[in-house]
This record gives sequence, C-alpha cells and structure tokens, in this order.
Amino acid sequence: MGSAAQAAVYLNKDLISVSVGAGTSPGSFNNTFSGGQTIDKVIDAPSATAEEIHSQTTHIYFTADQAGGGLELKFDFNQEYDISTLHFWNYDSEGFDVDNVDFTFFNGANTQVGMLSVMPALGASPAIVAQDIVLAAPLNVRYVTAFLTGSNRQVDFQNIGFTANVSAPPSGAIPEPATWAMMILGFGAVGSTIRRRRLAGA
Ligand SMILES: [Ca+2]
Ligand SMILES: [Ca+2]
Repeated sequence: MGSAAQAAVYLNKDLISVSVGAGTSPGSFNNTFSGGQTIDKVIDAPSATAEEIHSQTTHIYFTADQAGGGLELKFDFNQEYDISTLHFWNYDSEGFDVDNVDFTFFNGANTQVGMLSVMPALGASPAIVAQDIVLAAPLNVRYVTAFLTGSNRQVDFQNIGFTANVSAPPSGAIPEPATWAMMILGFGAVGSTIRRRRLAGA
C-alpha cells in the first residue's frame, strides 16, 4: 500500500452537499431563500481563505421561535474524509451572530465517530473571513450534522467549510462476503438507534 498522503482539499459545493435538517426548530428563515436562493449559500465559499461581504444574498439568517431553538444542517461529503480544520464565517455583531454550534460526525455507515461544540468568534466587517478551528482528527467522516443557535434566538452566518483528506481505505482491502452482510445489518441497527434518540431528544 502506498503511504503518500494526498493533499488536503477544501470541501465546498463542488464536493459536498448540504440540506436543512428535520431537527430544525420552529422559526423563520427571514430573507434567506428570497428570490430562489438555496441553502447552498452555506457551502459556496471558493476556498478556506475567501472573504465574503455580508448581504441578504450571501448570508443564512434563521430566527428560532423559542430560546434554545436553532437551525440544523446536514452535510454529506459523498465519501469518507479525515477532517483537519473547520472553517466558520460568522456574522459581525452579537445581535445576530451564531453563538454556539454542536457538530456531530458520522462515518459512511452512519455510525457516530465524534462530537464537537464550538462557540464561534464574531466575523469581521465588512469583509468576513473564516475562523479556522483545528480539529483533533475526526477520521472517516462522511456525514456531519450541525445545530446552530444564538442566545437571543438569532442565527446569522455566511459559510461553513471543512479542510480534509480523503480517508485511507481500510487495510486488508476487499472485505469477505460475510463481512459485507454484517456491515449491512449493522447499518440498519445504527440507523434505528439514531432515529430513536432523535425522537427522544426532540
Ligand atoms: Ca455564502
Ligand atoms: Ca449572538
């Protein structure tokens, strides 16, 4: 097996997808989707160092009805990556910025492989650049759930991004047929456990 590390890549809409999760609390998206805009605004930064000027066409702005409510985002990386840095472009004033993000990381079999809570820094003004948060190596991540909240119910930010390397394939290469069967069974069991937890916590 070659051991040469592949170059880290910045994961944006060219490589990953994002959707609004069913765990999003009751609330309003304000002008976020005005004029046919989509949630892809979360992942449209061309690079980890890109600047973005805040406007109604570049930001994501959610207001929860109740304190503690927030916006849930579900990322799908399409394959497993080892994440090294998280990038967060926050709004520039306390009255609307994101105050906390709970990240949960899952591998390609939808098994949880890590969690992280982040209190992101305020963005700059007028050009917002990312706060870079070095992660303690969540490995083999395909799916990420992010739950964003503001202490005053306001959630306004520009982008979320990830710098990562494609995960190495499992050593030993091709699984035996019996292993595949176990993986499929395991997937079903994990999926139902997660759904039960989610319902219990709702
Ligand atoms: Ca954006
Ligand atoms: Ca705030």
